[in-house]
Amino acid sequence: MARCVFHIDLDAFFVSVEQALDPKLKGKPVVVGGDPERRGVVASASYEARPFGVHAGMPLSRAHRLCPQATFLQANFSRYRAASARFMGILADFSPHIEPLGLDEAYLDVTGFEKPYGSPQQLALSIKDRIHEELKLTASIGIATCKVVAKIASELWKPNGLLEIAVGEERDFLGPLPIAKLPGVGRKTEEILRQMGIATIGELASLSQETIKSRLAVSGVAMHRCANAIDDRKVEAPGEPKSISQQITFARDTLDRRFLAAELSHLCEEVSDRLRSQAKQARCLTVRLRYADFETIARQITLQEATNVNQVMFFVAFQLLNKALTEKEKAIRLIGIRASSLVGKEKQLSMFDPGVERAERLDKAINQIRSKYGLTSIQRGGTIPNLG
Ligand code: DCP
Ligand code: CA
Repeated sequence: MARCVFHIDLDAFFVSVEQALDPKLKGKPVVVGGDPERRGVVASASYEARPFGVHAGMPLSRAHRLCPQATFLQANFSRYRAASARFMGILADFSPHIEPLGLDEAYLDVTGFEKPYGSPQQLALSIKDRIHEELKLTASIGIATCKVVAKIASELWKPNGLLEIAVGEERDFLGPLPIAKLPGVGRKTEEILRQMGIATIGELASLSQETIKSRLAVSGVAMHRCANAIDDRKVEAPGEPKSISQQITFARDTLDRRFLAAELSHLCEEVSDRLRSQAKQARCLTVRLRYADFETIARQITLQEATNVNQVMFFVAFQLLNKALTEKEKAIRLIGIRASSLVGKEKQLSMFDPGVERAERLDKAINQIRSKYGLTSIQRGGTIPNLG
């Protein structure tokens, strides 16, 4: 029996959450990403801002030039996480087979569950109604017999879309679409395929598997199968996350230590917040840096004691950053932090004085760094923000 797979993606997610909270912003160009005077990039642009050329990943300063009348808002992740949890909760009411992808996207296998609604489309409309009623958000839904076709279908009909690809029509649907629509085809792969004279998914599908394998190895084979709408991947909840990470790309490459430390501090806040919300602690911390010339390095440390305390994480990450900055004096375009080797439930902080325990953990981390990088590498407290 053919499966019935939905791909559901909320429209302009961060922006729409802000518009739902402040209806004055509805129907207007809105950008979430931060203050345009500061460096940073667009995270989400409302559909009213997009005709001006504003899109995710673009420097905020550029977005501001293209669309000065837009309202620029700073990202507020706790709001988005709360909306995401409610969104996933609604989906789970329609089928237990749910696979979240990030905050605002999910696959849902509804095979057999559509019966009480009459048809998959009716079921999809019920989902959209609930999302709209309860969250004041719109979703785009693609319906197909497999994940890849459902995903492409939902993206094609944004915003507030609903597109069903009937059983047997998958290849005809995919055929004329540009290869870039295929998940996993980035700029590099697109370029290789273009050099082979391949511009559409249909052209890719008609190549022999050997030809594609010789140019793109195993990833090419997976791509080729998707282009032929052969995709039997199950819809299933991913296992426990192995790591939690966050990164930011700057509008301008920088070597400004004060600025880098401030950004690192934001990233640590975000990651430690996510660890705490999942009742997890990390034993391993990694700082990633990408330089202006795209060279990327990672500096990692395994802590003696797992942590999710923001100050401890920042302290350790800051040392890793400093070490990297001393090694190479090249402008930086991206900074990221990853917390991995995650361990279970959060240890109860001391009931009487959580501050003491925090201080102890910080001391432990300091001692560990001292023994690793030498005594002079660390001065406590006030010297950290005072970067020269
Ligand atoms: N996001 C981000 N930085 C990016 C891309 C996305 O921070 N470069 C965040 C903000 C988005 C959310 O992830 O709101 C979901 O990403 P999508 O790619 O689904 O983009 P949107 O939901 O904003 O728009 P669309 O309607 O195209 O799905
Ligand atoms: Ca989205």
